[in-house]
Amino acid sequence: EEKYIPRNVEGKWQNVWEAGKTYKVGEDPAKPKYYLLEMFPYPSGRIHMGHVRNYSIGDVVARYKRMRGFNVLHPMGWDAFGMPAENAAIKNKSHPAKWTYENIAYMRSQLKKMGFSYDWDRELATCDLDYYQWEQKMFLEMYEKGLVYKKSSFVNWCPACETVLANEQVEDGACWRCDSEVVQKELEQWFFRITQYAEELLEQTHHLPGWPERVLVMQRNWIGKSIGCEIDFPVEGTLAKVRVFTTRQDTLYGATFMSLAPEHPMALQLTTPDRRAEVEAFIEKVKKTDKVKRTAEDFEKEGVFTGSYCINPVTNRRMPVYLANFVLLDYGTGAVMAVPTHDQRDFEFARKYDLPLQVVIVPEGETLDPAAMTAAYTEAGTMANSGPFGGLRSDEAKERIADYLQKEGIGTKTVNYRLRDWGISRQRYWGNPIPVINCDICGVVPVPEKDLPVVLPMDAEFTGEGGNPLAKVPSFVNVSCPQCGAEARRETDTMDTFVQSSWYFLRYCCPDFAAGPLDKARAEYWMPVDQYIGGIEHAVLHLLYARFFTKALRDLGYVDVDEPFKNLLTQGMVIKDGAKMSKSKGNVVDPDALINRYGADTARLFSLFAAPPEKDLDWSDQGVEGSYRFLSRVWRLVFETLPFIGTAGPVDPAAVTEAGKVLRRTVHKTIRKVTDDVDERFHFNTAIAAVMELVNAIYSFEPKNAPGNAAVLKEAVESVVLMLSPFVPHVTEELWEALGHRGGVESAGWPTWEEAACVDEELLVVVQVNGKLRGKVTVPAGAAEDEVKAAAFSDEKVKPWLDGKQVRKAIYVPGKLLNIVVG
Ligand code: ANZ
Ligand code: ZN
Repeated sequence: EEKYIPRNVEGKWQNVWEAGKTYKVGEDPAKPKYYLLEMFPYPSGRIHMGHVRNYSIGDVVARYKRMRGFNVLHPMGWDAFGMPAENAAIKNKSHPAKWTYENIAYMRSQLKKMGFSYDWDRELATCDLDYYQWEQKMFLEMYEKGLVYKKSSFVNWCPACETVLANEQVEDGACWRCDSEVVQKELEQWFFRITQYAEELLEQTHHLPGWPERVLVMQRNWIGKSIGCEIDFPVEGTLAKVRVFTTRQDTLYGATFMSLAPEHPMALQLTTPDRRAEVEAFIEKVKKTDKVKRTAEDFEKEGVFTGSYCINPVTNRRMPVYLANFVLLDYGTGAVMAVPTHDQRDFEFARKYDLPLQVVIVPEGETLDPAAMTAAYTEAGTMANSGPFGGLRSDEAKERIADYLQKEGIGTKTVNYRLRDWGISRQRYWGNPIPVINCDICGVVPVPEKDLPVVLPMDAEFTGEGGNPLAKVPSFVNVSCPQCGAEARRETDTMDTFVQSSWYFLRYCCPDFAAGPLDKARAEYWMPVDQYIGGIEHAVLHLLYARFFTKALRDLGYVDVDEPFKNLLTQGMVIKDGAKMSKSKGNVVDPDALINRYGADTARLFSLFAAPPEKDLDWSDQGVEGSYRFLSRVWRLVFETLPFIGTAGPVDPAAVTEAGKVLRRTVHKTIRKVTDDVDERFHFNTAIAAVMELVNAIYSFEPKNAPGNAAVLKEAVESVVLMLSPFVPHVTEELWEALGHRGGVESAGWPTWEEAACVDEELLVVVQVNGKLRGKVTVPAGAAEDEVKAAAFSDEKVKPWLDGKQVRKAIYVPGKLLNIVVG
């Protein structure tokens, strides 16, 4: 065993773990549980360095917690539905299932080569019938409860992928997957009523101390709670009213015109015949622009006059009704009372179309001239031109006007959320079929329980001609209505893949449960996830959906859990040459190549040592090389010290040499520091650095063969191996065995430190001046020469002998004597 050759070590231990099911867990009520989860991968084909990093971080925690006596659930699976499989099938003239399962097989072998300590018996793929069938059952229960519904709506449509995209999946007006320009299209869609949980989702963000604050802030902004009023504006000459939502009812007296979403249901009704052509052209134009663009601040504001007027209910003035491109149909009421003096968008709009301005709030003690304004005044201030509310502070007027409107029956106080219901319909084959039947007579009919699951048919064709391949499988589509027996069509929309990732962590608790989606007792034993680890890109999408789903399942009686993830760690990216590692940048390092050359332990160590988990990790070939060299050094250390360690027993303090005491102190201090760094703080890089220093200290420890030192040396070397084991499990298993232990490194438990052994001992150093004893100073055991000198020179007994003399030199015998020569 002279040289460290990873290849000789890693396969051996992977086989031992696999054969012995070392990391299999059950629900053990006698032990504290710990559920450690990393976000599961999409089976794209191969793992990338981001996975290596994410899963290495997780594996340290899993292994550490097991060594600390926890019953650790550490599962792995596959987020396996989705478009790339379908695209690959078209390209390769094959089937998405084949592509997916082949990728899973390969990636599973890659993860096994990394030595991650998963309970592989719990592995699941969301495209397994065993998994998605339960989602159908839950979907139908949610449908019964009104948590799922169908409605016609404008959706973001990617013409290239031929599918609907959630708002979150549109980035700068382009598809998040293929970067094509997104268009608006009206379609019948299925939705989850996530808005029903808006308040709870928001409120609970204040009770998740284990989450990064910035993720919580992103979730709060996404939910976007606004407190304000809905106010009715009568339409002149009719009985109709236009209802607006405003957060600034204090500006009501300054509302001089109305802005409606072009898609507003009253838009055409309010349009006078002479305006019709122009209005229709405008509506068509806006429909083609995507919502994200429309709300961008720098987007050119445009509108069209309908020819109608509303009446401001407090000033009784006429307000021309416009359609405006920046007003969205699905926020508030889809209509805005425009206050150009105090809202910037309205200001720009009014200037463009020459609409009247009325100032109703002024900075304290000042006035504002509407003609001279170059921008809206959006701050709080003193009320002006506002009838009985004039002179009040605007924030107080807000309350008073809301009360007034409510009393007069003109308006009501309301809360609005930016959060929209979650559209889950996807017009694709490779997804979970939405289990309903569309009947011309009965409408939407849920697939009866006895006919579940709806199995994805294997005989679809992937021609690439567009449209949903599922809709072209007659045996799937053509069914008789379960209610009336008439010919009907099966729903061919499949569910967004984010649905599957919204509850996989629950299924991991009981993946073999055959009587339903979840075994309540087992799920409740493990939940919540104690530590969740994944990329920041999921801060809004996945994490919000998963929180919603958990609450919905709770309310369906499945599991008594409010929040799924107790602690969240968002790891940084892996970057190389200053850019995120990605195929498009051409700077990808393939984990396989890394493992083949250096071994999995080096790959793990590098990705843990090069940066703290939350920070971006800068790839460095020297860093990899250095990690490998360190492991070789540890390997040599063990085999070189083995002859001295022999059969040493526990440390006998009485027999330990001075140098031995110093080494022991370093050992125990290192254990203390590493434990502190690893436990809950994830400062893996500094923990590893501390072990590296300890290794140096052991190397320079002499004499290794002194009688009392064998036990100290053994304790030191074994501590190194144990502390490194969560980071580099293969090499440490091998070394642990070489040190004469059986049963695996984890069974030894995490090393503990003795506080007493950490205390710096003090030494008494004799001080001589010109060879004569003049005093004694106490210094910390490891004190450097300079410290000892400083203590001696300032010692009251020594000082008089140095007074007025020149110090020629000082000779230090470490830990014993300082002789100062003066002349
Ligand atoms: C009058 C007003 C005066 C407004 C003022 C603002 C400032 P948040 O805080 O995001 O909820 N609004 C309402 N519905 C809208 C829609 N569908 N599309 C575009 N804008 C809409 O924003 C609430 C404000 O956004 C509302 O308050 C409304 O303009 C506008 F000095 O009403 B405000
Ligand atoms: Zn029917």
